[in-house]
Amino acid sequence: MPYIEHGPTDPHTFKTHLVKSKRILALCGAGLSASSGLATFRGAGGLWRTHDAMSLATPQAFVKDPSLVWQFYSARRQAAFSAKPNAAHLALAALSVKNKDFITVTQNVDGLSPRAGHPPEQLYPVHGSLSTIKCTSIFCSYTEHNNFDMALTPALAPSRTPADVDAQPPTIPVLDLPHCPKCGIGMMRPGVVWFNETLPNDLLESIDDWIDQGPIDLCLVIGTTGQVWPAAGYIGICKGKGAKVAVINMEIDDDPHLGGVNTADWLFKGDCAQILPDILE
Ligand code: BV8
Ligand code: ZN
Repeated sequence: MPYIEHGPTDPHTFKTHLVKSKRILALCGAGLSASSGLATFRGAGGLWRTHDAMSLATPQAFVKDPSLVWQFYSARRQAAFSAKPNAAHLALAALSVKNKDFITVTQNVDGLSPRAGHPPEQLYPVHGSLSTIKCTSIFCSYTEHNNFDMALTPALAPSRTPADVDAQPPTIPVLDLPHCPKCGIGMMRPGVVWFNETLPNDLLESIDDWIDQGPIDLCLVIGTTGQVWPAAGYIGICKGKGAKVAVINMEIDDDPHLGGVNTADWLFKGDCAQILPDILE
């Protein structure tokens, strides 16, 4: 089956459908923030120094080498806090202000969508946030919102990581990694959902409540490989509720299975920061 069933790049038929659409779900991935200068997980940007980003986003990696994983997340915190929302973030925020039946499910943890003015009640950050840190002690539930400290401890200061990306980052003693100010025992961890961790149930239930409210008119699949579950599953769910699917991506594989769905009604190839403001205006 050809990947595209309908006119793949015709913005006019898309815009005709958009104006008639009320219930819209956008599924966003790392490509949404690429134009803000933030690295993606796969492709050329998929590395952090000499490490595969995906292999660092696991509880096992954190147990094995908390120093390396904290340096990975500290670098991403610094990059995210220094980055600015791009035109794609702003276009989605504007659509959500205009249309209260539009929701964004974002896999990104960089906080750029809230900073773009996306109403929080229409934004579901299902993989958590870099600006949240939480205690790892099972006896303590301390969680902190911290979107300002470029370094949570002196050892994580940007200056301490070698500029040469091929150089192995230093091993930071565990005592010099962030620890819980409340219980004083647990090491702190990034408040993100790692692989093999469950997504926040409250968010999933709220998204399901929105989905159950009736047919869905449009699903926007923006800057994501659509390979990470269960988030990727929303594409097929929307299609099953009658939605047409528009893919906005820099690369288009011959036969991608975005969330198990291998047909899209529109396919817009390019930088979402260029495309979204145009097709959503
Ligand atoms: C779970 C937070 C249950 C951390 C992340 C079903 C089938 C197969 C596997 C599974 C399944 N169910 C569960 C799994 C396992 C796993 C999974 O999906 N594995 C995949 C890889 C095979 N899922 C999980 O583990 C999830 N948990 O299911 O728990 C459970 C638990 C315990 C016991 C029993 C059951 C948790 C998944 C969440 C992981 N956390 N992020 C962090 O950020 O550090 S995932 C992380 O990687 C991102 O959040 C994102 O979701 C993912 C990367 O994907 P993308 O966003 O698509 O980014 P990527 O770089 O890959 O692609 C960028 C895209 O943008 C590309 O397409 C590129 O072309 C495009 N692009 C680039 N520039 C631009 C652009 N497009 C437009 N414009 C541009 N300028
Ligand atoms: Zn604690």
